[in-house]
Amino acid sequence: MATQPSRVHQDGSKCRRLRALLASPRLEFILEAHNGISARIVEEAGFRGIWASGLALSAQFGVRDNNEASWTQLVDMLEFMSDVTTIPILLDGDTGYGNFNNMRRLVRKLEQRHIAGVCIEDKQFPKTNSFIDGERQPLADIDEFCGKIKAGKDSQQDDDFCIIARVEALIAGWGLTEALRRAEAYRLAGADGILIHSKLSRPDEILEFAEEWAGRAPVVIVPTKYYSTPVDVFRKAGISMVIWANHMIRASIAAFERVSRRILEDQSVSGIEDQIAPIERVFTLQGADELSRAQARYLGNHGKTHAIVLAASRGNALHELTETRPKVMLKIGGRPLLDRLAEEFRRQSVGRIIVVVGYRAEAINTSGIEKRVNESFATTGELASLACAEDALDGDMVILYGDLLFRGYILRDLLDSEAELTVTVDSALQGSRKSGAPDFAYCTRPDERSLFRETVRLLHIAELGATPKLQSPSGRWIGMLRARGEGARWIRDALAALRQRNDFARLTIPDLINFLVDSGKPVQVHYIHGHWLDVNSLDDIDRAGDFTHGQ
Ligand code: SPV
Ligand code: MG
Repeated sequence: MATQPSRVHQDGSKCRRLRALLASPRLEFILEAHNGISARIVEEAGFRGIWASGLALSAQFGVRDNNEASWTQLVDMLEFMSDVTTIPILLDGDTGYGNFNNMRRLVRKLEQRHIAGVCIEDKQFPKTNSFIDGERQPLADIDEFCGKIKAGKDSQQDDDFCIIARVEALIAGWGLTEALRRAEAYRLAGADGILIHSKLSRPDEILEFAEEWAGRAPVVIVPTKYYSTPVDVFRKAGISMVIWANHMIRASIAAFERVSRRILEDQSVSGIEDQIAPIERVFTLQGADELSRAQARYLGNHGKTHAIVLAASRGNALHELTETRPKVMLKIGGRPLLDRLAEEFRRQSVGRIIVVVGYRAEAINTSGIEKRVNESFATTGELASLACAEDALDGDMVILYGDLLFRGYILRDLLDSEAELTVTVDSALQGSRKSGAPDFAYCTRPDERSLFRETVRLLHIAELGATPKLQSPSGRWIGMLRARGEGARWIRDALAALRQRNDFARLTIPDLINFLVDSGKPVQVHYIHGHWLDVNSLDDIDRAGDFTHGQ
């Protein structure tokens, strides 16, 4: 089920659906909810409407049902409830939170949030819950209350928005005649239904009311105290709607108490783990599936791409700096290189990060990464490390060295590439890779701004001058390789072929890339101009500090 934005049911507006419930010839039931998750659960259970109870909303805030929470705080919560549900919500609007003018504003604000109706009670602001000294609470002046109903009806935009008038005469001890007199006045003022409330444990006075009322307008009841009455009794009496008014908040209180006590006593959560909702259920109620689908749709392939980071080497040229930790854990600008890299991936929605570790693997504590270990890091090269992550050589991915620092757009643009295989090449040619590194990229065309968006292919990666047949390099490969579609399979096949060679342990990622090119696989070049560096020497660390300054 989608959760964004406010959900609309195929049976029309929420107001129309509440009106239909009130008019239905069946006895209808709505259940209390007090926040987004409880509202969602009420809908999932199969209820056709929600009672946004003043008591429960106050309770979930931890305050009393005496208008201690402001009406805007309630409306904010209602917005969450409405956003995650398609069934109509009837707000328990207490006294309307003021006079006719406040009522007008309330109705407008509720409609804006797709709340289907409001029930107001004929008491005075600030009210107290009817079950606390109900008989001592003064009732509203009938005319003033009728004016409030009229003001509400006049300000609603949707004809089907419902205003229910709640009669408190029985609660306050004024008797049936007064209850009927008020109900009739409220009906004539425009109320769409009458909620007749009682605090007795038997339904007698409600049934008497219903009989005398004789269906002049839909009757709504709240059998909190006379709950043991079979609902058939209400059906026969012609009641329109039953509100189960506080059972979700009471259920949660009971669960909270039981679980918190048990955890305290056990000093463990093992005893209750099987008795509480699994974490996946929380995700489901939050609509996590919908977000995954949206990510696939709106983020393109970034959301599905994973990263394989090669981080097994010590970085010998850094001497004692890497005595107790691998190069990727060196702090640049106060944060380890690998932490920076992981953050950049997350920013680009690359959620899965596989890091091949080796030297001082235990010192790598970057959160949210998966590790693969190259046990023979001391005697093997990059390709052997990549082979340690063979299980992840699948789908869309980016393979890169762990000692890289780069501006965010470099990764973003590489992820946007649609080619099966893409390498990022810096045409500035002043890259900082240690001299002799086989990273000079020979390409079908040099980087010319006029070539923007034209396809350039990689021909070879090598040390400078190592390939006499190729004239001059077009740039330096920065250590990033992107694969998508068939690309991952090509890499797996290439790895399998190269494994047969005696010198496999010494092979590098450029060897792999060259193998791919030589076997006819197109490797696209994505040119950049600077804005990256890698950390190989003590000088690089200084440069890296400058590079990250202000990031
Ligand atoms: C509520 O749910 O807040 C109500 C119903 O107003 S009752 O608590 O029964 O008054
Ligand atoms: Mg209430």
